[in-house]
Amino acid sequence: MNSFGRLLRVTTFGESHGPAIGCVVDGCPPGIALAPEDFARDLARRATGRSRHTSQRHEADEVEILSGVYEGVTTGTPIALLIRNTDARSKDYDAIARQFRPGHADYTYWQKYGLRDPRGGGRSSARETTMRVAAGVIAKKWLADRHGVHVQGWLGQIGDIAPKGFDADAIEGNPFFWPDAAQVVELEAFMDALRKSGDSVGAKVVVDATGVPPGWGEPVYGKLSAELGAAMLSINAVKGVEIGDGFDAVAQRGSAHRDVMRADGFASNHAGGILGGISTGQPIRVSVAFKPTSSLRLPAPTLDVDGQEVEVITTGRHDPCVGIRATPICEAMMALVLMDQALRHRAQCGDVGDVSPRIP
Ligand code: EPS
Repeated sequence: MNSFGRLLRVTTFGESHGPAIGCVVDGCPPGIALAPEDFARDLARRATGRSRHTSQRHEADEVEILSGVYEGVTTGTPIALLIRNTDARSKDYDAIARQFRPGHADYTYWQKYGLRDPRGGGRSSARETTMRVAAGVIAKKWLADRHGVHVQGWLGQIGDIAPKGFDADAIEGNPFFWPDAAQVVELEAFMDALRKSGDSVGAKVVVDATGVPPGWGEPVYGKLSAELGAAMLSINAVKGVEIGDGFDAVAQRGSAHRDVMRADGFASNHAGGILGGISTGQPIRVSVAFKPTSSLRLPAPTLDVDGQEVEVITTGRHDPCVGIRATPICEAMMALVLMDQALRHRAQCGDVGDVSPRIP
């Protein structure tokens, strides 16, 4: 499956070292202003080579709009987007073309298909996430224009380091999407030491969507929480997803977890803005756990495709922490799921209108 979404359906294609990557966004309503420049900001936020803490592959990541836009607005027909790969260095993969990196999808792709494209990980590469971010730009635009919904993510943890404070204005001012500017020096030193050691580390991304009205999401099998979970888990290297308090809810009492309702608003948001799979009107909060990158120059025992025990060393250009670039990816997946659910809500319940009481 290379597609997701029902009324807003996104299909991505392409490999890390193929000629291009692309996507088709089908079901987008007509009349949304859309130009190639609209994609630049989010694609740059996700791109490699924008700081010393990420892979040094330098891709231009320039979007060509092939269809679905006429005279600067969407026409309602499929929007096809293309980005040409310009900086693939396939020889980096010669040495490991017949070996499986422990912790990587190399082995499972081999087991599934009986063959694999080893160059840059082929389809399993994080390069694919570029097109999710491009598609997400369209959803973010529609959500903001039509509903005043705003989606913003940040890095909520890297290794053992968690933000000490939270300043929304700090997030875009550093290469980590970190909400506490005072800790950036510490993070840079941590990442420099990690890179020197040849090892990698995991991270947590948190995404909030504000302005979502109550009512989006479908019981029972189309729950907003379930579709957000599936969307986030489809991102490379994701190992866990929490909605609101997530796993912390295990140790909580119901009296503390419930979000008390008053005429002037909910008293808290342990639910993460979703009850019964349907949005409450509070901010929707999703936290996403990324595992440490498996492409390491530290040697490890493994097998080759002939079943021989060998030692694997991965050279080339890799991210010591994929979570650093993942904030715009998680934002894009949140926006795409929300837009799809908004269209589905409009299709079935558009005539229901505002229901009182509505908690502000
Ligand atoms: C990736 C490995 C590296 C990263 C790549 C993701 O690929 P390469 O060895 O070809 O440089 O640079 O990320 C991107 C190219 C991108 O645009 O995100 C991997 O194994 O997932």
